[in-house]
Amino acid sequence: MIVYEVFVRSFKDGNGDGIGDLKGIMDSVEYFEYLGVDTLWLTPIFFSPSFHGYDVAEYYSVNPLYGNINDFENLVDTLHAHGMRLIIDLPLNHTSFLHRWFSEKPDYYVWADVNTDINETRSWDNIPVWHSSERGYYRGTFGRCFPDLNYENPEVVAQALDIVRFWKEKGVDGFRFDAAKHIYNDHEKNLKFWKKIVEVTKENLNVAEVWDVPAVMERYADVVGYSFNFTVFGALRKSVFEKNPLPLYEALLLVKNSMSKYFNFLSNHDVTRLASDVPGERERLFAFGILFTLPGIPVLFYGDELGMPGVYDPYSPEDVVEPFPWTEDMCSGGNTRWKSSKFAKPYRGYSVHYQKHHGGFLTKIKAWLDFRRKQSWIDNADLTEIYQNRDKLVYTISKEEKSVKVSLDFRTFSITLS
Ligand code: ACG
Repeated sequence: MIVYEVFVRSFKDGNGDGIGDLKGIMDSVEYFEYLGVDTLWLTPIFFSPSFHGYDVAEYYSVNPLYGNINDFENLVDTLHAHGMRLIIDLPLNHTSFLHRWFSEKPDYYVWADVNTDINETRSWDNIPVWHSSERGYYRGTFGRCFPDLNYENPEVVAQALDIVRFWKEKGVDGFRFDAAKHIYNDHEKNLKFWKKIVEVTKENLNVAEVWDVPAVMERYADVVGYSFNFTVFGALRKSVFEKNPLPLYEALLLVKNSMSKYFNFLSNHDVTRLASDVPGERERLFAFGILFTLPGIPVLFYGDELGMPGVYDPYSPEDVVEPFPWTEDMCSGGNTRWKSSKFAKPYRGYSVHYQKHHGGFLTKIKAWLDFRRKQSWIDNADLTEIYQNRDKLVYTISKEEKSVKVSLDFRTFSITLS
């Protein structure tokens, strides 16, 4: 299985309003087949006031900019007819402050009481989590406009179950559970909650977004199905950037016994794109070679196959989710135009059209995509015999009678399979 992350607003405009939409994604099946990806992960498609959609204002409808529920059903049918699967991103930890629940159902949210320290900040970046309002202070881990839902209230749990049931009935093959560790301030309670949720989604392909240490990520994977591999992500990027196998070696030792529980990735919409950290094509291809030889499920972030750059800035997070360049002019051929491109600029050779005709990065990374598509046994393979010596890192991937030794040279950025 190979997953492709699509930032819906930026990917492809199917109705000529300059904004990416479900029809555009449906019209791109040929491209997905060219890449050889078989599973799409769509960032949130629901009605929302923000460009990213992680603050949902209505869970039962598609953002009208992206289409409607019929478009969604058509997309599901089309993907299924082509043997592809669809995972949708579901932010359940919080809603938008514009969701009608926030004004009509205050007990659906978390309010401060006399014992609350309203100066509390997030553990990782010291941003305040309590926000004042006419009714008192409410909790919003991701900001004032993102009030946290109160899952101590059984009605809220019932609502979450209904939302999941609804989209499962619409034919989704799985969910990406956003901010999965934040539902309660307690991993044990979270795990119980996700257990209930996945009982509804039986047989689906679900993945938890838990940005944490391996011991924590793995517990969520055990309940939900998979977790994103943030440990390998950070280490792989560091190793390639520093030309030093040590960070990756150490990370692999930490997660080696549970690789098949992970979705592995090199970039996503929350971080600087790979091409901005690793501009050299050879180095970048090397990074993809590692991604596609590791057990677990590889995830490709839209545009990374073209070497799209983009530097993550928390005050301008749209810089890493810029319009996908279909054509060099970046205004025809389904290009989205909701923002101008600060990084992947027109006529610089980033487009699909140009790269297909001029042997760009896209055609080079295809070899790795083809390799992995044909070797899908690696998804559940074991990772053994990991060793590192100066610039070299070697690991063996094996399953039953199949086995491949992967030798990485961080000085020459070459990979040998034997
Ligand atoms: C998700 C989405 C993200 C989205 C939201 C909110 C959540 O992917 O796009 O933002 O709906 C935290 C959360 C994640 C969250 C990210 C952005 N991602 O846990 O759920 O923030 C530490 C913390 C992590 C933290 C991370 C952020 O522990 O919890 O993630 O920092 O940098 C080692 C450590 C690990 C540590 C890392 C990094 O790996 O083991 O613990 O992680 O180092 O230091 C959306 C939009 C945004 C908008 C936001 C409000 O996309 O643009 O700003 O909404």
